[in-house]
Parts: sequence; C-alpha cells; structure tokens
Amino acid sequence: MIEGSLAELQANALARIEAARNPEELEAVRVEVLGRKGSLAAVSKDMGKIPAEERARIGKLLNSAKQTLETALAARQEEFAGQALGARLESEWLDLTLPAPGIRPGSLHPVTQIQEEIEDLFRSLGFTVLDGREVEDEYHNFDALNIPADHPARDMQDTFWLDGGNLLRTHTSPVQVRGMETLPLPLRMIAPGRVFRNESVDASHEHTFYQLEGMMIDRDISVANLIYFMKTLLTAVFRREVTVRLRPGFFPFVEPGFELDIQCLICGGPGCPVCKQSGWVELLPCGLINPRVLRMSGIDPDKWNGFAFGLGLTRLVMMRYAIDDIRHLMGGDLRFLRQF
Ligand code: FA5
Repeated sequence: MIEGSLAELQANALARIEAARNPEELEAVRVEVLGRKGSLAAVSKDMGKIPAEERARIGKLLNSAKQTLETALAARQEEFAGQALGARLESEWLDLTLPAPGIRPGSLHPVTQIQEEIEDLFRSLGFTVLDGREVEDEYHNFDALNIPADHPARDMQDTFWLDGGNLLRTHTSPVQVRGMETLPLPLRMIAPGRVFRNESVDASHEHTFYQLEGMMIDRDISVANLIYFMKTLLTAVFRREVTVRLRPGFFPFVEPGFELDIQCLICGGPGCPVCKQSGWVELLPCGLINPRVLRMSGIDPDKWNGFAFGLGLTRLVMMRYAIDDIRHLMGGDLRFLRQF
C-alpha cells in the first residue's frame, strides 16, 4: 500500500519538476515534496506503522525516491541557471570585431596655419624665427624701443601691468630688441606671437591677439627693400594682387615710419564694421629702424641700418578668410574652427 503511494508521489513530483516554468515554480515543488513538512516527510512519519520486517525495504524505497527527486530538481535548477546566463550573454553581447568609430582628425587653428606659412616664406628668404616671451620687462617692451616714459601706451588703460613691474607684452617689438642683443650682424629675423592690450573688444579689436614682428639689419637698407619684402609677404598670403597704400605712421622705434593698409577684402572698399566703414584695414606698420634704437642695443648706426615691421597676424587671417568678427578667432568654438 505505502509502496504504491510512494511510486505515485514520485511520478507526480517528477512530472511537476519537469513542468515548472521558472525557478520560483520549481522551488514551490521542492518545498511541497522535499520540505520539512512536505509529502515525503509525511510518508517517513508513517514508517512507525509499518511492520518491522517491511521497514528496511520501505526505508530504502523512500531514500531512493528522495534521491531521484533531488537529482531531478538539481538538473532542472541547472537548466534554469543555464537559460538565465544565455539570456544575459545575449543582452550584453558585444561584437569585438566591429571596426572602431573613426577618430575625427583635428586641424591647426587658422592663425597657426598662416603663421607657419609665413615662417616658411621668411625662412626661405634667410630669416631666423625667434620665440619671444609673453611676460616682458618695461625696458624691452618700451624703453629700448625709444618709447618715452610719458607715452600713452604705457598707461594702465593700454597695458596689463604685473606685480613687480613686469607686464604682458603689448606688441612683438621687444623681440626686435632681444634679437639685436643676441644675433650676429647682419641679421634677419621674424617673431610671431601673442600680445595683450587692456582695451575693449569689438569686431576688429581683441585684448589678446597675434602679431608677427620682422626685422632686417644690414648695410644700406632702404625703403625699397622694405616694400619689396612687404609685397612678397602679402602676395604669398593672399595669393593675388592686393591693393595697398602707404601712409606716414608714427612709431618711436622707426624713422621714417609707415602704416601699410590693405583695401578691405571683406567689403571690397565701400566700408563695413571690420574696416570701420573706411574701406581700408591697417595691417602692417613698418619703417626704417630708428638709429637711437640701434645704438641702445649696441649697434653702430653709422655702419648698419635696417627695417622693421609689426604685422597684425589675427587681422591678416580675418582678411584672408573674410571673417567679419575677430571674436570668432579667439573664441575656441569648434563649429567655427572645423571649417579650417
Ligand atoms: C605696433 O604694435 C608696433 N609694434 C608695430 C611696428 C613694428 C611698427 C615694427 C613699426 C615697426 P600697432 O599698435 O599699430 O603697432 O599694432 C600693429 C598691428 O596689430 C595693427 O596694425 C593691427 O593689425 C594689429 N592690432 C592692433 N591692435 C589690435 C587689437 N586690439 N586686436 C587685433 N589686432 C590688433
């Protein structure tokens, strides 16, 4: 009698183990059949009622049923675990053979591009490229350039003064002085770099911008030599004839001094915010080096003379690419910069 119900219990439990649809249902079957208060435990309790000679045999049957069910349960649990792992692998699957998304190549800032072009041009003409310092002393930025103590450029409004008397250079001209101090004569040098002025920003003025200084010292240098180099420079940068004009210009370190303006390439002449409605853009102040400046740097002006220029590099870039606001160039906006 007990044999029969044991066999039925086992068959029934095996079917339910097989039919369980998830680990929770399987656990419910395990508790019901193999748990402390489960159906197998109930059968064990009845062992006392079995005649002694039958007890050992029934006990064996009971154990074997328990083992069979435990094995079946473990096998089904493993099946569920395998399914769960499969699902997870499927959801987290990564194709390591896919090609990586391309790295977007960057490019040099337009100011750097034109700076490097001009450096190449002047190197081919025998010029040395010098690197100046952005923090300068008053002597190199002003005194050695014959800029008098009461010159308005030294004002707080125009110059960023630093503690201790130094300053952020207001132009690249101090590199002329450093060139005269260190290079042997005759000398040809250019010095591109960043300069700073304490002034308000508008479409054509920044407080931080780039200039490119140039200087040539030799024997018998004339204004004709200066004009030749300036024309060579502008033709290379604009790759076409540009209309220029020379006006007298005053800079204490050159004599005579000139302003070389180019006709505005943004508006072509009638006037726009970049050329302040004048049709001309001041680009290239230049002149023959003042003999006093040569003498201050230990050069004999009776034997040597030369020319110097101070190109507004940021403005030149604006002209070349017809950029109508200088703030685009200094703003670091990638939407703008990716065009170059
Ligand atoms: C000078 O700085 C002189 N050192 C140039 C020089 C060198 C003259 C050698 C003679 C011999 P200026 O202050 O004019 O000069 O500036 C030179 C150029 O820098 C200008 O023509 C202009 O193109 C540019 N520039 C001046 N101020 C600004 C500004 N705030 N923002 C952008 N560009 C400027």
